Amino acid sequence: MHSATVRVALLTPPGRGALAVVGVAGTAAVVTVSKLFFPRGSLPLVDRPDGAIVFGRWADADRGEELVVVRHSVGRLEVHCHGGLAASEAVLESLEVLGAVRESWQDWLAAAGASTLELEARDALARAGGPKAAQILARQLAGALEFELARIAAFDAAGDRDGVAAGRERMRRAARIGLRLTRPWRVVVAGRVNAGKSSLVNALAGYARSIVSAEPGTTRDLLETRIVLDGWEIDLVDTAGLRDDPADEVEQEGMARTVSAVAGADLILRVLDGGQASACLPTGIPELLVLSKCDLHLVSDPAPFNAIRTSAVAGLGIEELAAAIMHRLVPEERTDPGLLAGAVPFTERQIGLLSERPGRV
Ligand SMILES: Nc1nc2c(ncn2[C@@H]2O[C@H](COP(=O)(O)OP(=O)(O)OP(=O)(O)O)[C@@H](O)[C@H]2O)c(=O)[nH]1
Ligand SMILES: [Mg+2]
Repeated sequence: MHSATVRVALLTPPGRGALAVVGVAGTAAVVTVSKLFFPRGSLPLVDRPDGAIVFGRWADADRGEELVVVRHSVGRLEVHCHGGLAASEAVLESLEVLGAVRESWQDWLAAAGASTLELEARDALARAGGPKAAQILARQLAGALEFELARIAAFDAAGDRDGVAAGRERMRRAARIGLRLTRPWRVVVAGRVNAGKSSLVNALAGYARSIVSAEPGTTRDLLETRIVLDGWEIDLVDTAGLRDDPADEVEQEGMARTVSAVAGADLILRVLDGGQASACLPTGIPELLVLSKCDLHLVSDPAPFNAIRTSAVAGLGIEELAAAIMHRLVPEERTDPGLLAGAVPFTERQIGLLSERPGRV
């Protein structure tokens, strides 16, 4: 690319946000931005010192969008405009009309020396599923993964095979969680009709997401709710209840969807009303037995020994259920607390690096 070319890129992730940032770089950057930016006050942008943060209007001195330009240097500026895609797109297009060349944020950061790992971490961070995932990814961005890969390489260079094997094994265990940081866990609530599934979904979600009624067969389709439990993002799936004699074809189709949802679950909440027998076949997928409506049953009533007793109506056992869900999905948090605090590979490419010679990472 010609050295005089002005490069522009959207540096904030797509989606809703209060602010968007457009980067402008190149020897003619400040001159190009000055043609579109009308600063508040009399001093033009070209005469402002490096580091200046200047408020003004874009493209039209009286009616243009109000925004802020940061002058890092003559050749590098940032335009901070309103969030969302429309405002930043207008800024980018007006710069392109003046000859600027648009590039992706990945190319922008790579040109500034960012590693592939850093690009992967920034991309994943923008899609992180909840605060725990964001924390883990932020640590990888800060260097945890790079540090551990270098440590394994040093073991290799010193001929310490045990050190290499232990380091890799730890990383592989961490990768099980790492690969899920941008994809929510899928928890499917299943059981007989009227077992109290939708009521439990609502209790976990904290609002009346699903319709609840005394009529068996109320839920007829899959209903997904995204929630955050203990800092982890989860897609909670309410399903049509199962019974031997579905009322009609719609209910039958709903039950078929329940079966396929169960097959794709990370965890099944098998809801049993009191002493009711389980209506579902074993699936090989991890499950929790949940006893519903415990306000109606005596504690001494027969129940599967490992079932979690709940009452959605009385709000009993819901916190225990939430804790049990997370313990089943991410047992490492309790069994190996340091694991997720350190290096966590989070892409297939990074996991692939573990089987190569560590010196080549
Ligand atoms: N007393 C009591 N009643 C409950 C509780 N949970 C649910 N119910 C009642 O049980 C009935 C069925 O509840 P739902 O949550 O709709 O059950 P479901 O399993 O989703 O039912 P389907 O969608 O028809 O399969 C409703 O009348 C609820 O009010 C509970 O904890 N205690
Ligand atoms: Mg229901």
